[in-house]
Amino acid sequence: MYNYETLKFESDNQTGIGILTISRPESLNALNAQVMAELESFFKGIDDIGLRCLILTGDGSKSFVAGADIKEMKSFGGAQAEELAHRGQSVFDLIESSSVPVIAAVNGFALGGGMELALACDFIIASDNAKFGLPEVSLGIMPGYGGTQRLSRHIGRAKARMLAMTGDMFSAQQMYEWGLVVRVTPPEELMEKCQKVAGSIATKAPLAVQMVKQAVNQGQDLPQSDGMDLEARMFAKVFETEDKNEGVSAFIEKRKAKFKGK
Ligand code: CO8
Repeated sequence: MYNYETLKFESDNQTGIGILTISRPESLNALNAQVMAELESFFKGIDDIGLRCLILTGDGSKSFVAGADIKEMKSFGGAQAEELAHRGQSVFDLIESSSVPVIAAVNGFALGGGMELALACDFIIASDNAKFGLPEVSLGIMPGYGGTQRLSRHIGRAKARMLAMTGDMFSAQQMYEWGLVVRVTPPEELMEKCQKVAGSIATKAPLAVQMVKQAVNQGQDLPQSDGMDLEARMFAKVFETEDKNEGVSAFIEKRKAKFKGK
């Protein structure tokens, strides 16, 4: 079904959980033009797969994604850089707005574009050897795939500026303490932990889960009263679903709900 060179995809039809692995281990899974094109293609078609949750990770035990491919950047001038930043941002926007919840399983370096990729996911679970950072200033450039915008919304402007101005690497534990990472695990338990959390999401009503994602994401930049209106509209929408009738009936009848995503 998928003929990707830089992505590996597997899914379990029973659970509805998929695992998408960025695979350029010789370059620590750096995001070159091909990875970006394949990510775009995958996320444009994700609704056709019927997934309930996706885990996004990097190949190997060393790196999630070590950034955009630096070797491709040598010849870029300003105009090309702007075009590529917009393009990368639009690919990551597809992930952020995807109807399928996406968990970033950060298994090593999440640097530059790799950290920006993790930030576009719904939440991050990291191994205790993971390293996060925006090292672009060390290369004489700056984040261009949404890092200055998403990171400050996650951890506040002062910490975001500190990370992006120093270019230093930070541990998974530090990112957990700052609220960016939701769980830290030993490396060998990372995928098991992600599967467990994905499994919990995958058994819930899919449309309700989607509405939660939309309400949180679309509401974050609104004044609170407008966010409340948004929540009320989405609340109304879930009450029109078959799964709402199933979920409430199952509770009353003391049985497990069977959700259909309708
Ligand atoms: N791009 C291309 N190749 C890379 C990258 C990368 N980002 N990171 C690592 N590699 C390659 C190395 O060149 C090396 O290849 P080779 O064996 O052919 O020399 C191989 O991966 C292994 O890497 P190292 O030997 O360096 O491994 P170490 O364990 O010594 O170091 C590090 C690991 C610390 C992760 C180191 O590789 C490193 O610093 N990498 C670069 C990290 C970085 O600066 N990332 C930010 C890139 S810029 C960015 O992401 C901007 C996003 C916005 C782009 C906007 C569009 C233009």
